[in-house]
Amino acid sequence: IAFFSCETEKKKRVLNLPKTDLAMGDMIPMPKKVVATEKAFALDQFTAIYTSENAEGFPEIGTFLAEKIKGKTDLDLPVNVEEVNNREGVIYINLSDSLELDATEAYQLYVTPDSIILNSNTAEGAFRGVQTLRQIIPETSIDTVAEYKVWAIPTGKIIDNPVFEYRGSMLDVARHFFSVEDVKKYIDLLAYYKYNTLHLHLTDDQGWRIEIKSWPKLTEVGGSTEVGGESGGFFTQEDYTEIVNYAADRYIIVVPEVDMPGHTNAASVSYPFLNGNGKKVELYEGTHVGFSTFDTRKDTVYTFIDDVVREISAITPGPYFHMGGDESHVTKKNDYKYFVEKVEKIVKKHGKRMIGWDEIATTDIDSTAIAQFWSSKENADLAIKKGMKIIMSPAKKAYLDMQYDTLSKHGLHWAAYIPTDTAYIWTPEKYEGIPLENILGIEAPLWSETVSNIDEVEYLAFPRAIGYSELSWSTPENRNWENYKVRLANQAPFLDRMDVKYYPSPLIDWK
Ligand code: TNX
Repeated sequence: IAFFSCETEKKKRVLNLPKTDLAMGDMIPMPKKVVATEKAFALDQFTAIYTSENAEGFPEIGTFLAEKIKGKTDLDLPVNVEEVNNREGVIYINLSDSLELDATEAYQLYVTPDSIILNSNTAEGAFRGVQTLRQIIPETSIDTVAEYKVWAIPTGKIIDNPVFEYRGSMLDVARHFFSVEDVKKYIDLLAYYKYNTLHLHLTDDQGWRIEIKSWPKLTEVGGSTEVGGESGGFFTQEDYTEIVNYAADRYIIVVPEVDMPGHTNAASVSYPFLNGNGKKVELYEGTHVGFSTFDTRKDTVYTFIDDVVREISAITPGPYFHMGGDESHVTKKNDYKYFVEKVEKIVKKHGKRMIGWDEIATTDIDSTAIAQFWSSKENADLAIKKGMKIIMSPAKKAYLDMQYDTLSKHGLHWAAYIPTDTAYIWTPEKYEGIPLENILGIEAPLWSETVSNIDEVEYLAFPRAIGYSELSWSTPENRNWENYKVRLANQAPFLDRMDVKYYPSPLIDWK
């Protein structure tokens, strides 16, 4: 006890910390409300993390925070699962029943010179709040106020919750395959910016990337190549589960996509009875779209789809199943309608809510289905008429595979060149007259025709994906390019520490 009080004494002497400004921190997305009080909490070797007792998920969140603090500062903070009495020098992650915390994923963060209290009434909210806390820990310590290192965390109050409930990014693992480790790294980056959804585009003409136990040739044959003729690859169901669990630990859901009836060449090569384009099918390593289709009038095709949706749904805890439905240029209109309506019933039967690219709005499906708007305003209007929810992924603004400019090393430009400012400066709340009440959220898709390794993925995704996190979380009043630009520049040390090969946009004065 004597030793402990001596430490406390030591700690109390560390008061001469500089003035701070919480609002000028490195926070992205910008929280709803920030009140700075200009003092500092000393994060040092005496700080301890506490989490509420009997609060599911909270101890793991405490451990997650400790690991991240270790990674940033090299401090080893203990994590205690108990209510705190003496709040001196603690970070307390508290399950609170405050009514102010009613919104989904809401949290409050109170930083005073004595303590840091993170309140949320859900583990999800607490996890989002932990990301804010990670972001406001300064990059460098102060080494002159004590004989040990001190990180001066700016004090103040943050009250926060997201504008949109769906905040996603898509990775196309079909055109080029990416490993479990690559996907985990991408998830880590999304988590830091409060994304809650990872959409995996698992199948396309060039590859089938998810093991289906009842149809093994899908991966044996259909997973054997990729664009450019490399060896391809696929996730076993165990691999997929590993990704799903890793994402779940970060309060991110996985949306699996099996693209059909078009974009199905790899499936049809594996099982030729599926093919409906009347041609002989072969493995495809090019980048054209729109040449393949399932045979929509064969019952056995739906038996096949039932197996695929059943197996994937069984290992997917999230509520959604994405059936693609885009660019089915060689499927007759009536066949397309018939197909989508049948698949919707299969998806429902397996307990999932269907998402499809905006073309699905041309069919007679239920209003519970969700349209992912990528290019057709007409289709978006049809979805609105049906009362469907819409995920905003306009290619001209939100496609991560569009080149920044003519000099970009990777990417396409069929929709637009999207420099870092263009990606940020638009208002999803008011885009193409789509009413706010129809908008479920925003997703930034990364198609992989032109990228074949994680470095190249990162070049296209960062920094633009950081901007989409702010568009989907922060209120329009809290979004401002000039201010964002500064906060984005401050992300460089984090991105470097994470070894992210981001595109150093010349519009940003990188730190
Ligand atoms: C269009 S967007 C596609 C994809 C391509 C992408 C390339 C959409 C629903 N379909 O098949 O990969 O363009 O940017």
